[in-house]
Amino acid sequence: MSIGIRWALAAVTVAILGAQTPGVDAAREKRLEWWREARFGMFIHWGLYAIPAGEWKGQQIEGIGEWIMNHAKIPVAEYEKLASQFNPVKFDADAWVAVAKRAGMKYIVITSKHHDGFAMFGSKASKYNIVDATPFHRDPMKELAAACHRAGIKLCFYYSQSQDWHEKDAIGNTWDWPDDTQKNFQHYFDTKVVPQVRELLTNYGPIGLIWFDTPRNISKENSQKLADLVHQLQPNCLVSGRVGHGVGDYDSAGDNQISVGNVHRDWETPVTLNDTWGFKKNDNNWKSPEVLIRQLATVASRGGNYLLNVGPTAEGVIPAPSVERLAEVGKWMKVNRESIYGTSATPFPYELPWGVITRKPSKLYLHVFRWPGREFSLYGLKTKVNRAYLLEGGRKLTVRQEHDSASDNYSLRIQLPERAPDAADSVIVLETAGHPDAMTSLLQQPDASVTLPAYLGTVHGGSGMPQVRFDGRGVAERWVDPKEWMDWDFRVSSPGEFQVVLITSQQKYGRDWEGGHRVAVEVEGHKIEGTVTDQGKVENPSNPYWPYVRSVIGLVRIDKPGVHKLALRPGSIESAKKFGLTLVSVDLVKAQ
Ligand code: JFZ
Repeated sequence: MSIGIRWALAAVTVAILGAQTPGVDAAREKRLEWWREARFGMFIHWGLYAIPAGEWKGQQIEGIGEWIMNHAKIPVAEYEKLASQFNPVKFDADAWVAVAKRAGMKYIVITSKHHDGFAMFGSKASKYNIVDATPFHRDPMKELAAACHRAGIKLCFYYSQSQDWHEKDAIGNTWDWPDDTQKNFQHYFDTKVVPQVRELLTNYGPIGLIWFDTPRNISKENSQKLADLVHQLQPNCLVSGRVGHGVGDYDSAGDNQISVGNVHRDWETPVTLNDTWGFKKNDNNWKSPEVLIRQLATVASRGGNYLLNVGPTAEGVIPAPSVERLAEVGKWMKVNRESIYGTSATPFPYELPWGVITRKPSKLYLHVFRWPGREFSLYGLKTKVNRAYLLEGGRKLTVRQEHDSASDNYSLRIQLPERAPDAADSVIVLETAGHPDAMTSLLQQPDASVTLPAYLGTVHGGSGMPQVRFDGRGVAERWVDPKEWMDWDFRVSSPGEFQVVLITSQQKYGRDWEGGHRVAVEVEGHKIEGTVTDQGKVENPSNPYWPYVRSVIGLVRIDKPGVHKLALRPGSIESAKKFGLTLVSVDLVKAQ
C-alpha cells in the first residue's frame, strides 16, 4: 500500500474519535466477538427533553432535541421541574425490544444519563433520577433489561461522563455557573460518574457495552479509570471510543458520519432516523427505508457497526414513522441478514459506483444499489469464483472471469435477470476459492470511469506538516493553502479522452459550500485549468446529510493502458467561510 494511502487512512483514523492500542489484546478480542457478529443496533435517546420536544416557552429551539437545556440556556432550577411532569405511562419495554428485534437489530444502547444530568435509572448517587424525582416511580432500565433478556438482545447504556448541565462541578453548564475556574471536575467525577457507572454495571445484569460520550477535556487518567472500572465489574462489557484518549475497545465515528474504504479496525457510527436524537415534535425529516438499508450495508462494507437511533416521546412511545421505517429495514434483513451479520470489510480500499461489498472467509456479498440490467462487471478481484447466486431466492448466476496480462486487469462478468430483486439493495453472493483478494490500486471501472478519492491521495507541499486532513468520511478539510497539492496513481485498461470532474462536499444539511477555487489538473503531461463552480448536485449514496457538488474542469487524454499519475494543484483557494477545498474525489469520466 503506498505511503500516501497509509498516511491518508491513518489520517482518517485520527479523524475518528479514539483508536486502539496496536497488537492483539485477547480480552478485547473476546469482548468484541458478539459486537462484530451483530453489526446492527438500536440507539435510544429518551429523557426529560422529550417533554419540551424542541419547544421552550412557545419558541422552537434549533438543533438536536436532547440539547434543548443547553441551546435555550434553561436554568437548572427551571429544567429540573420537568421531572415532576415525567410520567411515561405508555412505556412498554417488550414493545420497544420487539421493534428492535423485528428490524434485525442485535443490541440496544439507551441513554441512562445524557448531558442534562438526569438519570433514567434508580440511582443512590443522585436523587435526580426517574425513580425518585418523577411520578413514574419505576425503573425503565430494569424493565428493559428483563425485556432484552427475554428477546436475546444485548442491553447497553449510553452515559455522558464529562458533560452534566445539572451539576456545578461538571462540564457544560456555563449559564448557571459561568466561571469554570470555580469547578472541581474531579469531585463531580468521583461522587456521581464513578458511583453511577458502578450502579449501571451492578444492578441490571450483563451489559453489552457502555457508550461513553463527549469526553471533552477529561483526563487520560479518568478515561482509563472508567474503562478499567467497566472491565473489572463486567469483563465482557465493551467501552466505546468516546470514553476518550483512545482507551475504548472500539472507535466511534462522528454522528451520522460513515467512514470510508475497507476500514481495518472496529468502529461504529451513530445515525439519526431524522435530524435529532431526542424526540422533537416538529422534526419529520425522516430518512427513507432505502437510505437506511443502503447505509447499513455501506457501514458493514467498511467493517463498522450501524447504530440507528429512535427518540421516544414523553409518554414512552417510539414515533410511528420510526417504527414503520425500521419494519421496512427488518423485511430486507429477513432475506439478506447473512450479508450483514458477522461480515467484515470489502477487499477494495475504495468505493464502487454500483454499491458496496461485505465479506466472509470464502464469500463476497455484492450489495447492488444500482441494478445494471443483464450484465454486471467487477474489475480487480483476483480470487477464483466457484459459484454465484442471488441471495434472495437463490437463483444461480453465470460467471466469467478473465485476466488481461497486458493491462494486468482482472475482470469478472455475471449474467443477471433484467429486474433487480430489491429496489434498495439486491445481494449477489460470490463463493470464492479461499479468502477473497483484490487489487488495492485505483482502477478504471467497467463503465470506463476512474474515481480518485481524496482520502486515497497523497498530500504534498505547504510548509511543514500538511494542513489538509480527511474527516470521518474521507473528505478533505482545512485545505486552504494553495501551496498544498495532491496526486494519485491509478491504472487504466481502456485509454482515451476523459472529462475531469471535481466532486466537493457541502457542509452538513447542505447549508453551505465554498466554490471559486482555481485548480490545475495534470495527467501524463496534459495540463488543464479550471474553476470549481457549482454545476449540479451529486447524490451522496451513503448519506443525505452531506450533499456533493460537481464541477467540470476540462478534458484530458490518456494514450496508453497501465499506471498513470494525476496531480491536482490549486492556483487559489477561496476560504472566507473557512471550508476551503472540500474535495471528495477527482473523477475521470470517459468522453463519449
Ligand atoms: C453527542 C451528543 O452530544 C448528542 O446529544 C448525541 O447523544 C450524540 C449521539 O452524541 O454528539 C456528538 C458527539 C460527537 C460528535 C458529534 C456529535 N463527533 O465526534 O463528531
